[in-house]
Amino acid sequence: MGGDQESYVFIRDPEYAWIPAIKTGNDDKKAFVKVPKYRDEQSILCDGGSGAKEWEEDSVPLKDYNKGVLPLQNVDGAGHLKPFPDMCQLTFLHEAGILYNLKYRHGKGLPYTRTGDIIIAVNPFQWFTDIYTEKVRNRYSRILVWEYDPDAGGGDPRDDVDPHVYETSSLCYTGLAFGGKDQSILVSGESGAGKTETVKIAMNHIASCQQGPNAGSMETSPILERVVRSNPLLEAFGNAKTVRNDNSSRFGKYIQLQFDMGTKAEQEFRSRDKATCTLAGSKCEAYLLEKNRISEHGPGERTYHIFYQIIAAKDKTTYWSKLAGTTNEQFMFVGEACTTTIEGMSDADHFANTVTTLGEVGVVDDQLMTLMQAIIMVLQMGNITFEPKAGDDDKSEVSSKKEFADLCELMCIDQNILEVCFTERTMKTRNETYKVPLNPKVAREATESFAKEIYSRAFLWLVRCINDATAAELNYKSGSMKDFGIIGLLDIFGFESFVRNRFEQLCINYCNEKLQAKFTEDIFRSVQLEYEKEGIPLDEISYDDNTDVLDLIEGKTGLLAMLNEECVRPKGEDQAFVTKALAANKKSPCLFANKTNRRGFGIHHYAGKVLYDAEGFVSANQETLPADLSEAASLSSNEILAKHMTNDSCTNFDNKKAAAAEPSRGAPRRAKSNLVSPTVWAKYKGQLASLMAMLKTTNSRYIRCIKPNKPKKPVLMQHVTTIEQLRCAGVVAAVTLSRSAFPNRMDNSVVRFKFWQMWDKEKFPSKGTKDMDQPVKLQHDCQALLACALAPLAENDPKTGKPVTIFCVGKTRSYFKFGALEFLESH
Ligand code: AD9
Ligand code: MG
Repeated sequence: MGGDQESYVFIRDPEYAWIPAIKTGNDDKKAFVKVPKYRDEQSILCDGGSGAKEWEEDSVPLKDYNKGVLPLQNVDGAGHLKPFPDMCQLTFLHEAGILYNLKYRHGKGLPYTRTGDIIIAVNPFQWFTDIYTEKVRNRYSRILVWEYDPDAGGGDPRDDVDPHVYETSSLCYTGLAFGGKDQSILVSGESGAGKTETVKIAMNHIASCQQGPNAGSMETSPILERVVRSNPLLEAFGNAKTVRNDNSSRFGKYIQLQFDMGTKAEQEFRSRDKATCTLAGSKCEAYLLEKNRISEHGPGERTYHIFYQIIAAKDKTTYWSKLAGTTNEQFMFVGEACTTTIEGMSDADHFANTVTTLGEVGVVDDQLMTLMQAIIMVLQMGNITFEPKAGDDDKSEVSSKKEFADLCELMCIDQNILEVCFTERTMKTRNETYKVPLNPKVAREATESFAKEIYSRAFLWLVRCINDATAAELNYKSGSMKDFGIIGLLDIFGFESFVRNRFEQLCINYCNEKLQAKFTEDIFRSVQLEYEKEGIPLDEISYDDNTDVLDLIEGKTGLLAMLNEECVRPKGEDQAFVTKALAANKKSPCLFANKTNRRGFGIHHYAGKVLYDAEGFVSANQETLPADLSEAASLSSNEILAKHMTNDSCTNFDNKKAAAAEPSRGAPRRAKSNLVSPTVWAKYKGQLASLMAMLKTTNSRYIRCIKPNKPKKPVLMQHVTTIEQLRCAGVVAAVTLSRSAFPNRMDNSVVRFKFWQMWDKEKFPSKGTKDMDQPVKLQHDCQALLACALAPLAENDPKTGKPVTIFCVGKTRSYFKFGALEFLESH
C-alpha cells in the first residue's frame, strides 16, 4: 500500500475483531485511517461496514497495519458494502469479508447465505413467516428440478434464488429421486444456533418435495404425519431448558428418511417425470444422552421436559395415585422450576400432546403405563436419602422411609431387598462372594446412578418404539424386501469448550473431529471439481487435516485405548490415566500437560485448544451398573427395568448399505456377555464408526448454524462470537482451502469490463476471434488482457527458471495468485 490514494480496508480491533476503515495515507511510521466514530455492533457497523455516517481520524503503526489489514471489497463509490448471497462471489475471501457479508444479510432479515454448496444459517431469533410458506417451498422444488434437468423448463437457475435450507433439502430430494444416490444433510453449530429447527424445516420440505414440483398443499399421509411428529416426542424426553437454549437437545440424532424408489425397471429409467420416490418411513439413532442432567442441573436450567410435564399433568394420578397434589418443589431432581412454559405452551398442555403423539407411535395402554411409571420411579428415586446405620458412618440405611416405601410399591420390589441393593455392594473374588456396606454418600450416589440408568434406558426404549412405528421395513406391506433410498439428517452437538471440560466434552469433541475430517475431505473434492469444470490444471493443494488429533484420540496408544485400559484395572484412577496417556503420546503435537492440574490435560483440536479435567473419566466410562442394582431391576414388574437394564443399550439399526461398506461395523451389536461389558467410549466409538460408514454411502451436504449473539436477540450480530463459530464450523478453513491455490477470483466478464484499459491489444492480441462463441472469446480476451496487465509482476522461479503462474483463466472465471488482483485494482 502506498501513496495518498484512499482505500477501503478492514483493520483489527480488540473489541470488534474487525472494523471497516479508510486509509488516507501514511508516513514512514504510521498509516493514517478514518474509522467509524460510533462503534456498537447493532447500529453503525451493521451498515454494511464502511457505510458509517461519521468517521474519526486515527492512525495505526505501519508494521501492525501491514500485518493486520485486509482489503475491504465490493464497495460502491460511497463506501457501501455490496453483499453477496454466495460468499464465493466475494473477490477477497477472508474472515472479515465473510463476517460483514453475513452481518449485512442478517440485518436485512436474510438468515441464509451460501458458500458454494454449504449453507450458513444465522439464527434470526424471530420467525420470518414469509420465507417458509408453501409458495416458497414449491418454488425451491421447481428450481432444483430445473437445475437437475434444464429441459424440464419452468423455474429459475439456482443462482437466481436466495440461499435457503430449502435449497439443500431440494437438492437432496432431486439427487435421490432423479440421481438415485442416497443423500445426507449434516447440520452443525453450537447450542442454540438453530440445528434442531433447521432439521425440522428441511424434513418438512423434503416431505413436501415428494408431491412433485407443482404440488399443492402437503398431503397428510399417516407415515408423513408420524415421521414429522416423532420429533417433538423425542424432544419431550431428550430436551431441556439450559441457559443457552430453552429447548436444548441433550442428545445427538441421525434420522434416516426412507424412500420407496419404485421397481427395478423404474429405477433404471429414472427421469423427472417417471421417478418414483415417496416417503416410506424413517429411522432414528440417538447418541450420548446427557445423563448427569437427571440428578443435577445448574441455576436457571431444568432437567428433561417430561418430568415437569408429568407433574403438571391434569391426569397424573392415572399413572400413579401418589402424584396427587404434588408440585415440582417436592422432587429433589426437579426442584424449583425456573419456568413453566416452553415455546409458549404450558407443561400440562405439552404433556397432553406427548401422550397423543405416543399414541400415534403405538405407545398406549400398558406400554404407556410402563414408560410413565419408569419416569416416575426416576423422580421418586431422587427423594431417597440415607443416614448412618446404628451410628456407624461406614454403613447406611434409608432415612426417607415413606418415600422409599412408595418407591418400592411403585417398582413392585420388596423393601428389604431394595434397601440392601442400595446400601451394600456385592464383591466377588475367585473363591468367595461377600458384601461390603456403603456409607450414606456412596449409597446416594448408587441410587442416583440407578435413576440415570433407568432414564437413559427408558429413552432408548422410546427411540425403539418410534422406530418400530416408523421404520419402512416393518411397516411396508409390499410383500418383498425393498432397498430404500435414504436421505439422512444429522442434528448433532457442536464443538464444546467450557471452563471445565469433562468426559462428555471429550466425546462430543471427538465426534466433531470425525465430522470435520469428512467435511475437509468433501470440500477438497468439491474444489477439485470446480477446477476441473473450469478446465484449470490443479497442482497439489496442501491443506491442514486433523489426522493428528484423530490419531491421538483413537490410535493404538491413544486416549481411548489408555482410558479403556485404566477401566479394566481393578483400581483404575483418573490421574493414572492422564499420566499414562501423556507418556504414551509424547510425540503427539496435539496433546499437552496441564502444569497446574495433574489430573488435567489439553488437546489442540481443529477448532482450538481445550483443557480437560479427567476427574470422573474412569467412572463415566464404565457404564455397567453394579450387579446388585441390575438384579434389583430384573425383579421389577416394569418391562423397561426388567428387560432392558441388562442388555446392550444400543439402538443401532441395521443398515445393509453401511454393512456392505464396512462389514465389521455395520451389523447391530449385541452384548457379548455380562462379564465383559464394553465401555461407554468403546460403544460410542462403534456407534460413530457406523454413522461415518453410513454417511460415506451418501452424498453429504452441509448446513452450518450460527448463533449471532449470546442474549438470543433478533438483528444483533456480535462479531467475536460469530467469528469463533465460523472458525469452529470450518467455514474459514473451507474457504481457505478452496482458495489455497488461487486466493482471488473474478468472473471473466467482469475482468474484461474492469481492466479493459490496461490491455494493449497490439502487443497482446487475443487468439483467433472469428466464429467463436461468446464465452470462449471472452476467455481468450481475458487471457491476453491479463498477460498484458500483469506483465510487470511476471518473474521466473529461481529454482526451475520457469515463469511463475500468477493467474489462470478458466472457462467462466479468472483465478489470481496472492497480490495479482490487488495490483490490478490499484491501477
Ligand atoms: V442445542 O445444541 O439442541 O441446545 P440447537 O438445536 O442448535 O441448540 P434450536 O434449533 O433448538 O437450537 O434453536 C434454538 C432457538 O432458536 C429456537 O428455539 C428458536 O427460538 C430459535 N430459532 C432457531 N432456528 C430459527 C429460525 N429458522 N427462525 C427463527 C429460530 N428462530
Ligand atoms: Mg437442538
